[in-house]
Amino acid sequence: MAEFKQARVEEYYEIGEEIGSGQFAVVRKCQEHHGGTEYAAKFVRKRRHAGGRRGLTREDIAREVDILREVQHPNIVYLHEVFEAKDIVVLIFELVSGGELFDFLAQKESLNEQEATGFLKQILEGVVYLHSCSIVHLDLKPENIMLLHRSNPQPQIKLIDFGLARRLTDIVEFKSICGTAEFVAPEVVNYEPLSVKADMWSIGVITYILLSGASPFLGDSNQETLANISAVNYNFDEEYFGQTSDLAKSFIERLLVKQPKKRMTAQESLSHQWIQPRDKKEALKRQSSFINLEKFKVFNARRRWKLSLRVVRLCNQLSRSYHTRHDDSTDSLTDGETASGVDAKPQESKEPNAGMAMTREFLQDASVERLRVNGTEVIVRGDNSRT
Ligand code: BD4
Repeated sequence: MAEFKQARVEEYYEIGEEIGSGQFAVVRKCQEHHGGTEYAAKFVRKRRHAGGRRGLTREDIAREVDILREVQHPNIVYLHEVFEAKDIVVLIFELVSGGELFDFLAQKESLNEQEATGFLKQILEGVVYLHSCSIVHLDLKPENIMLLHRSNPQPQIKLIDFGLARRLTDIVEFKSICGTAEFVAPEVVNYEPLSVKADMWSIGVITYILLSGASPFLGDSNQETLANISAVNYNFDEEYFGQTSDLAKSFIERLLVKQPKKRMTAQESLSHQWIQPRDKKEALKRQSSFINLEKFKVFNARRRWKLSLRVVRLCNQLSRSYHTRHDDSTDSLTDGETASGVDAKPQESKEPNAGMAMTREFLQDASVERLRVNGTEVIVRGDNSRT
């Protein structure tokens, strides 16, 4: 069992502004009293009662911590230390001050495929490392791809949020886990055995979006999105991919493959001709092929809008939950926690088949739905609607 420092985080750190929040976690900047180094402190609420739905079990938190303590790679966020109090665990991470990769790219005037592959290569290097440790991230999406600093000519990628990550040996327990609908692999949608290849699918989706500003499987509802994923229903629309090279499309096609066994590995992706051109002609083609930044900016603005909508929903749910649940009336927020982003009541499904309580593991974002796709019940998080 993972060991955490049994002390108040405030004894060692000055806690600063909030920089992010999820269902059971709030991330704040912090500064070490001794030395003055800045970090990111993730305050995770512990579940109070064994049968409760609020907060994460110590086992869940310990799993994330164990994985983070094991990994050490330039493209993976570094976990510095962990504090534990009665109701809360605080993970002290390296501060990744450059923000999200997508926000950084959306501010650019122009971007060619060569520059884009520089970032993808770093993502793949982090993922190759993770997979070599038999760890699968299972939540690769734009929100979890950050930059250490923005100032360098080639900023360094950092993969964050290992809340859904699993060791391959533990994956047997993984039957009901799911990530954000747009990025999950068909085997996740269909409750089939999972492997490291689930991450490779997500990288295919991220690359598709990065090049075109369109999301390959996004439907008008989560259910439609999941059906599109299961049917591998996507195309390279000329309106979005008019400036894209054939090698870039081939890279995506080798990742968005339904059968995990036929999908490229992270190592194979790194050696793909688009990432590693074989000659000058291929390198020049990559340099003269451009990202559809106009569409990408629209995509990113919409993504930001959806994320802020989730926060508003989360607050509303929290407020409703506070007023209706008996046990809420006795709860008080502990040090370092704020009302925003923690412990909101899960969103109820619009599906006729749904009725059970939402599974807590997926509630790091505000909107969660229980849906039926191909006769199988699936739980998805994130607002998937196009509008
Ligand atoms: O581990 C982290 N280090 C960070 O700097 C960080 C981390 C996590 C888990 C979430 C974080 C951040 C972070 C840093 C900045 C500058 C802004 C927002 C941040 N968030 C929340 C949003 C992540 N997409």
